[in-house]
Amino acid sequence: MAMGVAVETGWSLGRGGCDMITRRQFLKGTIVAGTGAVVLPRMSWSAALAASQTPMSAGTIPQFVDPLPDLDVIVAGSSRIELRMREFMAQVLPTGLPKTSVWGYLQPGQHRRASYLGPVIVATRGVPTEIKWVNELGTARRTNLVAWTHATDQTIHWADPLHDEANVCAEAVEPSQPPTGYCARNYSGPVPAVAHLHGGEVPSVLDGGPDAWFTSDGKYVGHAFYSGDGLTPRNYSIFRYPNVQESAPVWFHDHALGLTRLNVYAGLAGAYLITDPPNDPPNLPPLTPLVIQDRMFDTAGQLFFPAGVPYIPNPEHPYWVPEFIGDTVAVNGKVWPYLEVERKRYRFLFLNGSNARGYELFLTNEVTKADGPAMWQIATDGGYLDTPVKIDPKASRGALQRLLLLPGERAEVIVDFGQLVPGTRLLLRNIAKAPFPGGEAPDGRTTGRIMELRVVPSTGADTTYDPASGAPLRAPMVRLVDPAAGALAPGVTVQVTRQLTLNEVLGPPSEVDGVSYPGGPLEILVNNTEYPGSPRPDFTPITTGGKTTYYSELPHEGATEIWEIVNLTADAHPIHLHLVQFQPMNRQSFDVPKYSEVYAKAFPGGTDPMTGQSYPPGVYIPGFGPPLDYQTGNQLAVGGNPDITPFLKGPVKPPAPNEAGWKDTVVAPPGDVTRIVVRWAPTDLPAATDPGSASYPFDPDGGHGYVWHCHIIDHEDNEMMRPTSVRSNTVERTYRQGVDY
Ligand SMILES: [Cu+2]
Repeated sequence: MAMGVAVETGWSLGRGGCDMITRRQFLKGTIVAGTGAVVLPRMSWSAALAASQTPMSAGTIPQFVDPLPDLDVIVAGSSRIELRMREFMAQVLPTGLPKTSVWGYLQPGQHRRASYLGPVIVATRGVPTEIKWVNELGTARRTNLVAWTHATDQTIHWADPLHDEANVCAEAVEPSQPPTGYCARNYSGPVPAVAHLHGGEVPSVLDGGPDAWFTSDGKYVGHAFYSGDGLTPRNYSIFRYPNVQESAPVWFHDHALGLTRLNVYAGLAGAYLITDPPNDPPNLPPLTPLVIQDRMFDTAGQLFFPAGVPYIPNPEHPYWVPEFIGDTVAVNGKVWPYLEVERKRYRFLFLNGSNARGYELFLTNEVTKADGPAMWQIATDGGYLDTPVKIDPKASRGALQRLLLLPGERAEVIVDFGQLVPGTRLLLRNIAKAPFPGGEAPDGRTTGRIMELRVVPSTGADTTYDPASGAPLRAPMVRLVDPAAGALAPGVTVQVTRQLTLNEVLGPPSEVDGVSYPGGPLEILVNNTEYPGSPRPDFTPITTGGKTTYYSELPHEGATEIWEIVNLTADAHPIHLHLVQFQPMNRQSFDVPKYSEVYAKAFPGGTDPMTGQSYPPGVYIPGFGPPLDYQTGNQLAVGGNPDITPFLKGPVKPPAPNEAGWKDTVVAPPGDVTRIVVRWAPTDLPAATDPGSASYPFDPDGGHGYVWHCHIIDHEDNEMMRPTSVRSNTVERTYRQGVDY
């Protein structure tokens, strides 16, 4: 196949041969050219509803019937932990309503569990934890999770075990035709899965990234698969996590390519607490994890996921929806639970494990409607803050009133119930619009409620750490950022500044079965680049397991980088980097229309060889990558985008006090440049450490590297992700691949 070349720049728009081509890429030029509605035949779209799921009305579900489930806790020691991904029935809905088929990580001998969620693994810094992750999820054909099967979409770039990512459908149809054959159908083969330790500082082979999946039958694996025992393929991975980072509330969840949204929705998530007893704050109250996830159910009590007619915003992806926004809220795998709290201090780990929904959380008296008590945040994604930060719904405007968490984010808080009368009932409320921040307000009777807290008498005096004392939680953290100033901390030198865009690619209006649909997102991108990238002279091809990926983010170990994330879309995106914890520096508004105009003008034009669609210079090309040369196109920052500086508006906004610490996931609001400082090194090395010696105990340079992506997992599943590969320092390491992991 001839490669189209944009003569002006010499850049190829080729995508590396047909094995890399998805149907979406095939169609893109046609769609952007606006050839009109894509009308789909009646055939399989009605078949998509063969499951005949009728959504259950969230308003009919009784609330606060069951207590918050206790999650299984595993204190990690020297022996191997085995977790088997299995399907079972759990009482997710309140007692009295049907049980729900779910997936979870079970221990050997365990055939079911009260909650799909978990377990909670408690690890100790410096003591490696070996986990054997086993996929026993069977096949899509036999699963009882019809919501999973009926939302699988073979037109997106996904694991695709049986077709080896060949995307047969893309070659089988004309660009202007609707998907046919296997592409039009849901998946029915063995279920791919892989566990990722979110927030974990681990070697790349243990990262459990999107291409490290393996199927339940042990026959198919992604090109980054790592069995851990030298055998391949297998239906397991043995990952020996080094636990070398500072203590942090990290978590694990599924990360399979193009299936993450469904595997996590089915239940594959748990918590992983890295503790560091000599350095952790003494005398904290015991920890209660609160993992918040929105869900939908059908009238039989089974998980429901909007997919297929009439939910499709673009028929090119017949089952993928841009954001799953559920109408019920589960905490620790239980819909609208209650928790009895004594009149004392409690420590909660809030974890947003939802697909796309954000939460703005606060407590309020259920009867008097009076707001409070306050929460004191003591830890972020990456560890303890220096001192507690008060989040008080009674605070004046402009102060921190609510805890905002987008998907992937965590916050450890202390709440003091000591002043409350026994019998008091508190509501944990949510007022975040979905999608955040400009979407629909939550329903005050359903999604505006998370759980109920019932105050009961105390059984003894409370001698735990009192956050109101303001006593330090830790020895001061290493600061890359001066959060009060919203600027670099004194003495920090930056080796690289990147300006990277967030882009949404819209499709045309369409018509299915006589019904018209507005054009919705076709795919969502970081830096206008699809996950595997395309061959360009400014991208670096790296081939692993027979697959070539085109990298643009190739940081040096030990280097300090500023990432300026330029959000050109209408929604906030929680941007997550694997391997590192970083520090938010500031946010600043910019003139979106004016910048977008200059941005579009910078595209060089060219012909897409797969669609034949040609773009004149000065027109935005979806999925092209950045318009300019990644390294040299912008004198002030790499990334290949026109400089954002002339379009900035207003002052820099420092990070909120409760995000002024180590984070692995940051909220990038629409219309803002969000600046973070990323040092590709452990968090506890002094800020002045020479980059050449700021090193991990393991070699971070591994075959397939890591990824960075949006943690709205529906976005991540449709291209809002890019690979990273870390160029390692030449130093002696404590951990050696093949010996220690
Ligand atoms: Cu996103």
